[in-house]
Amino acid sequence: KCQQQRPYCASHGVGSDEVQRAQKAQSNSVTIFSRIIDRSIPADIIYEDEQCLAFRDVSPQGPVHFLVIPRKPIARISEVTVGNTQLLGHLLVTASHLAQKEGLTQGYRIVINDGKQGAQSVYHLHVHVIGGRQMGWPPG
Ligand code: TR5
Repeated sequence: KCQQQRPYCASHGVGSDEVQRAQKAQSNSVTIFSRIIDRSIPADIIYEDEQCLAFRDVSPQGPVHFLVIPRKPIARISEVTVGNTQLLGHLLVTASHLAQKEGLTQGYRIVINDGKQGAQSVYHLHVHVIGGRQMGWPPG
């Protein structure tokens, strides 16, 4: 049962639209996030460097919700290799710095969803940073 308070509980349940979308999602090399990287579709980009990009989630699950993604199109966390070690560290350090910049002084949640049971809906690796409200545990 969802422990979150409205308005953020709508997407948490296992029967929710987001989870249904995730269960249908396929791993393709070109995703909506590649199109955000190449600027062919708009996004609210809050940070970028040579390795990664961060932008606000279009369906925020808290007062602050942004995604940190590698420019390199790695599909999912379960497919990373030892060669991706530096990049993965960079994504987390960037997430931490941006959380601080976004004023999340009371803490926040970092999430990486993987695959069907992890409710991943976009097959371009992304780190969710969600904050500005009290989180519940366990996650749904
Ligand atoms: O479920 P996972 O972990 O795969 O997370 C995918 C996230 O991408 C969800 O939180 C979506 O709300 C978010 N998303 C999806 C789209 C999108 C986005 N965030 C910003 N901008 C977006 N655009 C332009 N298009 C999307 N389809």
